[in-house]
Amino acid sequence: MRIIFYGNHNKSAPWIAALQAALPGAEIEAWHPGAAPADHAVLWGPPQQLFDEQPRLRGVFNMGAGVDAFLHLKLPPQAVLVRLEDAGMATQMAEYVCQAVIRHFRDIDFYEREMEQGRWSFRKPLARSDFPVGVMGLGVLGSRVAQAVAHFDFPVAGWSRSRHEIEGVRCHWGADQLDEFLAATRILVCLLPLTPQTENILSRATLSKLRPGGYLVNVARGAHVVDEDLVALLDEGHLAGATLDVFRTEPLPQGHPFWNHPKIVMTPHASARTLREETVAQIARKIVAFERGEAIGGIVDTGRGY
Ligand code: NDP
Ligand code: OXD
Repeated sequence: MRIIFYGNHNKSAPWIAALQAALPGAEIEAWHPGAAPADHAVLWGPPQQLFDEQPRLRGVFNMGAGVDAFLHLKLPPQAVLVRLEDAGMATQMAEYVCQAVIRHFRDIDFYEREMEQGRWSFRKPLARSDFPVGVMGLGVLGSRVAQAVAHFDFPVAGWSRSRHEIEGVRCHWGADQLDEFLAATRILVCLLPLTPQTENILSRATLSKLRPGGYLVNVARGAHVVDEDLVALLDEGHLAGATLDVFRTEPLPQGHPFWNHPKIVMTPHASARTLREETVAQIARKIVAFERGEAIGGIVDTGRGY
């Protein structure tokens, strides 16, 4: 069995070594133009040329959970596209979102600023019941995040495409229930995949339906947000703030209005990192099962986009 590896960085060697250790019988090499035909590909951010030159691929394993970058590429018709399921990202995402929610609810920014000025001052404690959290996307990551936030006794709701039942989470589904979900939410967390249906979903039309003092945590994809609408709603005071981990263009271009906006907290797509050990173990397990003709999880429905 031949496997090609492609990562958009120059750190392929330790990944290939880890894959080789997990799949000792396989012949694994970094992809380069003209590489011999392979059975499987393990990839992050591949160019179209790779697929054009690899017509024999049967399995295309993405080293990430989101597959939006693949939706514009033409894969060999027989190849299945497989995404990461959790692989250590769900706990990281739960940590990240809980810190963003708690940081906002507990006014940590205010206290840090005050202490920096040498001031010992307090604000009135707020009621958790006034900060209902709504999670868009109740998949592998969103459901874990919703449960983690509920653990801190915030009222939590969720919204997905199909019906879900999650203990401690008021679940909504479908376009018909979106407005009701938004109107009941103060802190909105986005964990949707980026698809033609969800692109630009965080716009003036939706964000202005949040409860007054709304707050956005976007950890999914930058293109979910209409940037100008977000800045306008923050400047108008309808939104109290935003924590953003993902951006329409990454790295975020210099001069973008998000830089230095007083109500925006940012991180550089770091909320849930791809962890080598967990990622390699999961992909190797799936390749072995696939070769045996067994069912594997994480196969992307490319028509649906996730
Ligand atoms: P899943 O595929 O497991 O979950 C996607 C969820 O979104 C599902 O609940 C699905 O509904 C829902 N959904 C999809 N389309 C719609 C729609 N049109 N309307 C309503 N709900 C919809 O994905 P993951 O949880 O694994 O990952 C989510 C996203 O997180 C990834 O696609 C990626 O973009 C992002 N991500 C970001 C990272 C970062 O570092 N910032 C790291 C990893 C992922 P249903 O359940 O009904 O199918
Ligand atoms: C992913 C990501 O989709 O890192 O896994 O964003």
